[in-house]
Amino acid sequence: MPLDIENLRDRISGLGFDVVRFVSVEDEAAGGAAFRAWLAEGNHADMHWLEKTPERRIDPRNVLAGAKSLIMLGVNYGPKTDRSEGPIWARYAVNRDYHDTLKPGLIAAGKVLEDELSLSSKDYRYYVDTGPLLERNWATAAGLGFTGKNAMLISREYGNWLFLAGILVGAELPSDPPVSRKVESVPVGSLCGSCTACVDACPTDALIGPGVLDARRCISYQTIENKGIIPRELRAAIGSRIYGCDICAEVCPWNRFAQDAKSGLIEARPQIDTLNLKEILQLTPELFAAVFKGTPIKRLKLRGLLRNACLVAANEERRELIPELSELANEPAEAMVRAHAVWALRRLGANDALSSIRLIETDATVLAEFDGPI
Ligand code: B12
Repeated sequence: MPLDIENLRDRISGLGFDVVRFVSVEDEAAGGAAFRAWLAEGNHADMHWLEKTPERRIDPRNVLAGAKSLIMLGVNYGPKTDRSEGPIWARYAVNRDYHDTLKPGLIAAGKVLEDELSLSSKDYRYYVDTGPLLERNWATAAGLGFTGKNAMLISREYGNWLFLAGILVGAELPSDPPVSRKVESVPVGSLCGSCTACVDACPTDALIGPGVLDARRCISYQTIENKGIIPRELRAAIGSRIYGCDICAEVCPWNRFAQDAKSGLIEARPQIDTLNLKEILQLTPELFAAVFKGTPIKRLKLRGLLRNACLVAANEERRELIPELSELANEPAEAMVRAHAVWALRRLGANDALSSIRLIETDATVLAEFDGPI
């Protein structure tokens, strides 16, 4: 029986995927070259895992021999953010970890492929984020949206709020067209027109060209992926952002089409953004584990969250938190956290607290924070 592609699309979308589109591995557009150029400039900061096996990232046939098509999937996690006060969390982070919640949908989609295309489990491979797949490149090529000047895959139906996932398939599927034929031949951001809202809004000037993000300057990178000291010159610009950053996505006018998340593959964890800064600065390892279990924030670990919270406390001029910051500036907190606590106390002009810090050992990272610009 000939393949009914719309039936396949419907069956997969019925599993909770808001967008399901197909693309041939032959349709690879500008992504491979863009990726190599991005790496060559060092824009990946310390994410050295991105440098490994670029040929696998660029050509899915090096990941799954015999791959012919990709099924690119989008899950809408838009709007509903009525946050009034407190630190700002990336939107995606106040849900249960999407790597976990999308997985059952991907497993079920695999079963649909086995059924519809008579494939075995060796003939397909799915990824959400963690695999060697340039997801935005393939999502753009498959027409889920276009690559914006903010580097995001922007959907005409959902704005900037789509999680992406992909399934490599060892069977030929008819390709869906990109959102605009023009996108194939003209640079990234072509459907942005003359708008530069994202580039202008980025407080750390991380968008260095259309669709090109320098992770070294990106608040998302610094507050999530950087496991050490956040460069001093970026700290003030982080403002209230305690985990990740959505500024370049939030200001995008295409979000006027954004819709409330409906997928069963998303699970909100609203209690996280009710935590106030004082509670965060006082978290114990046990409480941290309990509160952030199952969320992407768990991977940041308590030390990373405390580090970020110190910066937010200073940036929000929260002098009433000087006692909590002083606690963290002293042993037994580890040097990385102490360093940021010292910086925060300096920003708050907390000279008494600073002079009473017990410098039990002379860690250079901590000592360095007593000097120089703040
Ligand atoms: C590493 C990474 C990061 C890094 C680096 C980000 C970056 N800009 O590369 C950091 C930690 C900074 C980061 C931050 C964020 N990330 Co991130 N990240 C990734 C990851 C794992 C790899 C990205 C990558 O390969 N970067 C290298 C650059 C060169 O690739 P790229 O930005 O994807 O750009 C491609 C397109 O522009 C395309 N392209 C370029 N020109 C052209 C032209 C044409 C015609 C075509 C077709 C394509 C094309 O090719 C490029 C390379 O392939 C992907 C998941 C994945 N496996 O792809 C998630 C991913 C990109 N992140 C995601 C999210 C949600 C975020 C944040 C919003 C999180 C947050 N709130 O803090 C921010 C957004 C920052 C931003 N504006 O990019 C989503 C994006 C969803 C979307 N709708 O775009 C992804 C896809 C994860 C997912 N599965 O949903 N991230």
